[in-house]
Amino acid sequence: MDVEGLEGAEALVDAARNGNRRSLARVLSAVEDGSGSLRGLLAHLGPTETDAHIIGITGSPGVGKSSFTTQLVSALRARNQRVAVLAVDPSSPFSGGAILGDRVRMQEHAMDPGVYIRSMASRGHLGGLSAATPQALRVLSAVGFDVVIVETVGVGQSEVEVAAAADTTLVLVAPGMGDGIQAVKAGIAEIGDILVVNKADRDGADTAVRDLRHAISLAEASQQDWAVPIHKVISTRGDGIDVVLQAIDSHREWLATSGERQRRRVHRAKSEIVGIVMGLARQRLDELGSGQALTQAATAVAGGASDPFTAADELLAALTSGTPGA
Ligand SMILES: Nc1nc2c(ncn2[C@@H]2O[C@H](COP(=O)(O)OP(=O)(O)O)[C@@H](O)[C@H]2O)c(=O)[nH]1
Ligand SMILES: [Mg+2]
Repeated sequence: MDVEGLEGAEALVDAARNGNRRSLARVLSAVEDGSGSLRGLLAHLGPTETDAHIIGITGSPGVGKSSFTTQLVSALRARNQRVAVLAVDPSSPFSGGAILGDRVRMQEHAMDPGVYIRSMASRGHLGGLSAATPQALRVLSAVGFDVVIVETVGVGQSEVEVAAAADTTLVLVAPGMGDGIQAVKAGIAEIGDILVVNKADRDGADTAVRDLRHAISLAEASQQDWAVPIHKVISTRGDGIDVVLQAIDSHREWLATSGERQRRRVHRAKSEIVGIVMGLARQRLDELGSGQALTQAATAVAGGASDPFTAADELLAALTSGTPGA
């Protein structure tokens, strides 16, 4: 997608701010595609510090993230808050099963003008997931949502980082299959501000709580003032959602008073910038590659005339001597 000129970008962002869904969708597509018009769009978003509370929800596939999210959205809507949901699923490059399932699950919110649901299945181009997600969050905050929920599958490092860059991160586990232990092993439990044992209607919920409590006690030093709560939930019925929402409120308050909120936002901006740098470098490298520079360097290394580090240094120098962002 391309937006013609800066005026087009301004009009599009303004329309999105005024609640136009199609415009918002176009802006988010530009983010997802790493479109050339993105600069103009982001510049026009204006002040980036908004009051939207960003809630990250992560956990292994099937643990109940989308079911939980649907319930959380209902609880937030009952308080009349405007909610956006960003479902990031890098395992579905096309609009595949998982995302389709989410659509069905979230059907009850589909007609509500106070709810916006968006799936980001692709890794995008400009810096991939790590760049696209913070930019999408930036857009959704700027157009006036009170709460933005980002649902990511907690499998890869970058998904975990995306969740960790939220204001409040919830890690979901389910009883059985040692899911709690898996979460601990994968280091996912450590990033949780609130831990949720979903599917508490199943056997083993208390064991999962114990596993998680044990893990927290080991990692105690990392979270200064915040005592990570563990809550049992049955997402299919909505049981326990209110208690989790209260915990989210408490965490939000703690973030503001402790200064942690600011620290997290800087962290998020950092990964956003790094993502863009990587994306631009990749782009420039591809240009150089097609312009024979990479092939020449590779031929020299293969023939023993150069070594890969020297060749890499030369390429890096060539990258940075170009016009930034060209
Ligand atoms: N028994 C039970 N099943 C649940 C619960 N929450 C979700 N599920 C089911 O678990 C499956 C996966 O849920 P989903 O929300 O798509 O998980 P996600 O992949 O983490 O987003 C679905 O069949 C849900 O109906 C729960 O609290 N109890
Ligand atoms: Mg899901």
